[in-house]
Amino acid sequence: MIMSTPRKLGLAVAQMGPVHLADTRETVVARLVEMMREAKGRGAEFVVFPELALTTFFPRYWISDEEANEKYFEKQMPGPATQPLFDEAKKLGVGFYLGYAELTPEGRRFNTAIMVDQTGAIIGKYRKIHLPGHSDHKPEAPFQHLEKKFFEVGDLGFRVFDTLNTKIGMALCNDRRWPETYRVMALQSAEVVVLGYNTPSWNIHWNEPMHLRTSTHLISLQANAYQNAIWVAAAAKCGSEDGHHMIGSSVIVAPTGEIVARAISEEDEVIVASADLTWCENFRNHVFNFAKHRRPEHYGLIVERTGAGDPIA
Ligand code: CDV
Repeated sequence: MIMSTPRKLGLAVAQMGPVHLADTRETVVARLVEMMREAKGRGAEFVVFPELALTTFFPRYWISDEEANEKYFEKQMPGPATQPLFDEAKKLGVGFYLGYAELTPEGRRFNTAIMVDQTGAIIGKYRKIHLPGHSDHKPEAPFQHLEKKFFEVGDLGFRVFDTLNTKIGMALCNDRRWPETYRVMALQSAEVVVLGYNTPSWNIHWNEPMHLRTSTHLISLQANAYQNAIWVAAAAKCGSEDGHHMIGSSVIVAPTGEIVARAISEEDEVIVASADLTWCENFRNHVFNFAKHRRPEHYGLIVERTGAGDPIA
């Protein structure tokens, strides 16, 4: 059997416990810096932080656009409060992924993630494409999920960036449930997909048994890691934010589909894996050799149709 020489990336996920309404950006960034230091000490070269990591998960609140813009959106990245994270990354020589709410100079709003290299420079940006929830007020619901009110659909596509000698793609939360997310990046030879999430434990749309929130999260990551021959690193913001509980179970998943590290708490917690990227090659040269086995001439409906329709004649 031919085995390639291992090519390893020290990959960390920095799960966050709750961020409450009263917490300041400065305290949150201090928590992120602390976890970055721990990750570096445990061999990490790249750290994945959650979606909307700097504030509480504000789409649960029915508030005005003006209030949301003022309290929860970043007008600058880095800005005065987030600069210490970039400085620490440069000092430690660690890259990172960070999710935040972006307000552009033109007044556009996106649920955004950036990729920062080990010199502290932003080298990639992703704006969330699969926005869940609703835009109208649901007074009968115990809380809101207003991503469709507060954010536009991302306009940057699913791109893959080269850093630390690794091809890394980005996604955000609900994107992780859609196979298209990963396949578009795998077709750009992504080796790692990183993502952050805020998943409320209760589904306000239907009576979903609560345990399914965690099992569907894990199934999505594990199946897509295997079927695309990629590592997947997923960081939760979790626990009870001012009484609103969100799932934890941050994980690092190998291209085998197996979980190699999983958070056990619902607090700030760092998990680390030494991600051997040759596992991507092993699967891509064989069972998932895309060039050899894919049959795009039979996949047309995937891009022609959005919703399901009638069987084709
Ligand atoms: N922030 C999210 O995108 N959350 C979604 C919803 C559907 C709970 C998720 O997929 O986890």
